[in-house]
Amino acid sequence: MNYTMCWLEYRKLPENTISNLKDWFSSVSILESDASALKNEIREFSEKSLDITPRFHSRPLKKKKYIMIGSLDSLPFGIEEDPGEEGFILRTQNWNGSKILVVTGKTKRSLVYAVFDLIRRIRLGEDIEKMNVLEKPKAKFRMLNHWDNLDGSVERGYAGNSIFFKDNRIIVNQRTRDYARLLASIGINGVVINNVNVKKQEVLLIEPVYLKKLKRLADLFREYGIRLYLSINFASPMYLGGLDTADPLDERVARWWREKAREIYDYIPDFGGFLVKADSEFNPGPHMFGRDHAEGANMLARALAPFGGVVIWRAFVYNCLQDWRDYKTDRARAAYDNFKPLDGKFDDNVIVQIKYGPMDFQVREPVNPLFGGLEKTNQILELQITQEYTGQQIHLCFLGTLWKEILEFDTFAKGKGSYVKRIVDGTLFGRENNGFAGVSNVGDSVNWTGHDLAQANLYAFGKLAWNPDEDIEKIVEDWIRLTFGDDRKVLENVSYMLLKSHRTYEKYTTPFGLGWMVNPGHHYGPNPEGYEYSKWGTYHRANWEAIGVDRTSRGTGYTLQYHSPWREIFDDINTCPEDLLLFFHRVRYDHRLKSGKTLIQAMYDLHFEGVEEVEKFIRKWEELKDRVPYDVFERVRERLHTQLEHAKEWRDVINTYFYRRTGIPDEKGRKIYP
Ligand code: GCV
Repeated sequence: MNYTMCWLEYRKLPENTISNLKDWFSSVSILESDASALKNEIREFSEKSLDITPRFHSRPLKKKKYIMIGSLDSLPFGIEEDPGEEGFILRTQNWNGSKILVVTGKTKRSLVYAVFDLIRRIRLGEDIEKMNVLEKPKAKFRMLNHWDNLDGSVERGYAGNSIFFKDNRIIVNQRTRDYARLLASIGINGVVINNVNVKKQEVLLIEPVYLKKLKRLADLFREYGIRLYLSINFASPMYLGGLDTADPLDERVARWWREKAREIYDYIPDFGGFLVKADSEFNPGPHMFGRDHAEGANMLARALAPFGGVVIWRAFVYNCLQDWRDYKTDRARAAYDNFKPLDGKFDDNVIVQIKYGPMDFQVREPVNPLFGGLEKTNQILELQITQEYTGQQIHLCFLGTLWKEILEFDTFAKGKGSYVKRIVDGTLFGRENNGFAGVSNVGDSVNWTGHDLAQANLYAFGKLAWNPDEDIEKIVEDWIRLTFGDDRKVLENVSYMLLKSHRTYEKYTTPFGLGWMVNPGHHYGPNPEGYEYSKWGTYHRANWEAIGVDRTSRGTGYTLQYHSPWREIFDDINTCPEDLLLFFHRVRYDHRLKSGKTLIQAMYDLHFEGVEEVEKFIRKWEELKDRVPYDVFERVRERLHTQLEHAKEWRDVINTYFYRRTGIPDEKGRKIYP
């Protein structure tokens, strides 16, 4: 094995805790047939952490202490609580003269979650004798989206090549299993394995040549409670079926998809469904045939419905051929303008997948107004775990803090308390088919994520998808302890670094909601006008006196897509949150912020501060030499130094840009290039 197991790296536990645990783990009764994933995990943990090999039994035992694992139906006694379809119970109790730790839930998947959670709790030092846990996931869909291509490349991937594909073939091996373990341990229950941009070769994934191998992948995933999904090309009936149209209202098209669905389910009976990027960035969709998104999505959904599948339809639809001289079109408005009129028109097994912000995963954007705008539509919140615009896994940028802010945003859709997290978990509008999708940051590198500390982003995504109410500091603490063990200094320094890192990245790149000052195409590194005269609709329109787009009611009207009081708050330059000021307003450089600083001075200050913070991260990391594994230490150290160099580049390019535009010097006289 030439890769780490991240937070599942089971190290030997201290002797004093082992002795008691050995009693518990020496005999495990599993009242389930077909429990190899459970057994493997318990064996793996017991051998590595406790130095014992457990014996498995298929019946209750006569023993002082033991662990009993089984679905609620299989237990020899009743349990009152209802853990739901995916939740579980871990409880230590007396029964039949023994002390048993009961590990139970309704479904196979819930038992997988239960076993991983038990091991996690034990590794974090929870007392097995006092175990009394009832856990249920808040949201039904907890998915990863891979942007992997069949040739093995990964769009926006920064951690090596695909773990699923190579040279147009599908890979199923030990690493696939280990990946399934990692995902199951954080409660992920669905994976879309291929890129939403479905190109020539990938169109074939729904053909028998690939379905045979996909079946093997789905079989493996199933052991870990994960369903397989595929991204499809909306025009497949034309590419594969020889039809002259993909018009969703054409009966031949609908029939083709029905037959295709049947074929797929013959191979994979629990196939999750399709993810569709339609009418977006040159991907075909219903608009090409004069139909709307509901008509397109519902046609596919009806093909999948008899088999229990869903259609996940992305809301990332905008005009990507804008003229920069066009001041009327505002890309930020596009998702809402396209989808709000369709609210209530989608079938029950359609879910609209919405990026967190209205643009495209910038370091900071306001929450997409479709959250709170759509009331009668199933919704998935799309987050980008892969760090396309946030340092590409070269920079340390922990995203959990940003995601938490998004989830805690109150949309006021149904008055106070209408948080995004309550929309995504389905409770606010009483919808069942809601949830989370994260664009994966994983590849075939030794540490899965390129930057070792970027593993924390994957972990935090799963944890927040399971429970968006969980404290982000606690998630970070658990991740550090599971990954690096119980060294206080490691905990202190790494949590400092992680929790600060997103703000830091924002400071030395594009604060105030500015975004986009990146090099076109690959999106790495500063380029203040990289997208200024392009067709992508992402302009800041800086001139000598002001910067930013007026998205208020007096400008493009974007603020009106929010509920009150946000529309008024965002609309007014004096009440708009300053970290989004340039997203909503066109602002003069001499505008005074609440701190009393001018915008331009604050811009300079943040860029200098950001670099100083990276220097501090390096000092914090250096203190951990000999406290974390040597190879991890070296890899992270190297990346931090590259980050520092690139942060300085960001600082100098951005500050110079503004200085040259405005002629306003830095009050503190620091080096800016004239
Ligand atoms: C997969 C952005 C990215 C694209 C990505 C697209 C999307 O535009 O740069 O690489 O395509 O978003 O989310 O569909």
